[in-house]
Amino acid sequence: MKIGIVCYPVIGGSGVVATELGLYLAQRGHQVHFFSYALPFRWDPNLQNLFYHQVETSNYPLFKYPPYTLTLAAKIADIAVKEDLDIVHAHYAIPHAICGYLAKQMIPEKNLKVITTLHGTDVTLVGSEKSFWDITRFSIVSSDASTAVSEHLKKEVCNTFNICNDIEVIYNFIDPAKYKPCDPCDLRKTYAPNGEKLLIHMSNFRSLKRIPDVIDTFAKIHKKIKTRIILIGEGPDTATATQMAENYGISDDIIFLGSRQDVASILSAGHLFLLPSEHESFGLAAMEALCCGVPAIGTDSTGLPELIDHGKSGFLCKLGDTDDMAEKAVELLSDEDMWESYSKHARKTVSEKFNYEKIVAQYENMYDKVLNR
Ligand code: GMT
Repeated sequence: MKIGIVCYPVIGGSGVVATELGLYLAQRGHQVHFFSYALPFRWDPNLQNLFYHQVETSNYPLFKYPPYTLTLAAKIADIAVKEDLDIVHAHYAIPHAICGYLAKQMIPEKNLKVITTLHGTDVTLVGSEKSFWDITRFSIVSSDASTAVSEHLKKEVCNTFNICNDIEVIYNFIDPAKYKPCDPCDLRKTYAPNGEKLLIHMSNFRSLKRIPDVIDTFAKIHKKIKTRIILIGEGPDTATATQMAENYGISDDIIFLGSRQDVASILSAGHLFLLPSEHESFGLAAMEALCCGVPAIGTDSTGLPELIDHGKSGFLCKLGDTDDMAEKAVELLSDEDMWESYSKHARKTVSEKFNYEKIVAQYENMYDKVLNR
């Protein structure tokens, strides 16, 4: 098959999923063409069958806001004809699904199929904004097929847009050979040289990730047991984290790593992953940690219950209940046998349920279905 993938190239869940899907599809013999304004950050230059089409913008003075959406649609239409693409797979509804739709209208003779994968904030935050609601809904219903990355997100699509039947859930995926428990755990010794238990949080530090809850939970755990925490990523609330760490007097035990490529080895050094988000359609970072055998604590009002088995591979707590999160963490980190059993359960369930071979095949089946319709 010849597949176009449209995605955000920057660090972030939807870009990671889109890029890795493209890489796996290319490995499985499909020809994959990426469209974006920069090279996706997990790009593999050594793979055959993989092409990148940079989308330019115009800085003509009349354009206060350069019309990226239009140049993207024109690029998709152009390459779809030149390379004879079968499908364009848009990751994130705004604006990618709309650009796919527009490209398809530009070349009606081509019968290009457009598939949209919804990732979360394109529905729960951006799509539900008044000014985006109609066009986001339109982008979903006018796609040849749409997928959501969790049952939780499928329900959000139903609640937000009253589209309840035509969304297929295809979970995000992972390669257990890349995300695996540490052995030997040298990096753990580097970050926790005095035998401390090591906590990890990884995100883009936007307000919905509830960074203050991460620090607050950590401070409460830190009072009871010897712990350190690694913070991977950066964003608007990085400064809040630094300030809170100073206020609590725990700066020495908080390690800010910023954005990193080598997250698998860092995650596997941890004892516990914290993701107390307000919104989380899936929680890619939590899946990566669990696959490394690191139990996780998350919020029960998100998609995290589809990843974390409460009382088996971690805990699901109420949004903002940092007392409960800290209490559960202390219980788990103080009991070796309990931790071992949670770690094993996390690794086993996640590596089976979200195995990339199984999930990439589900996307291939969906492509086949759409093309043969
Ligand atoms: O979490 C973010 O803010 C990034 C966002 C994105 O669009 O890149 O992530 C969303 O997509 C990921 C991949 O499907 C999911 O794992 C995240 O849960 C989802 N984020 C939210 O729903 C907040």
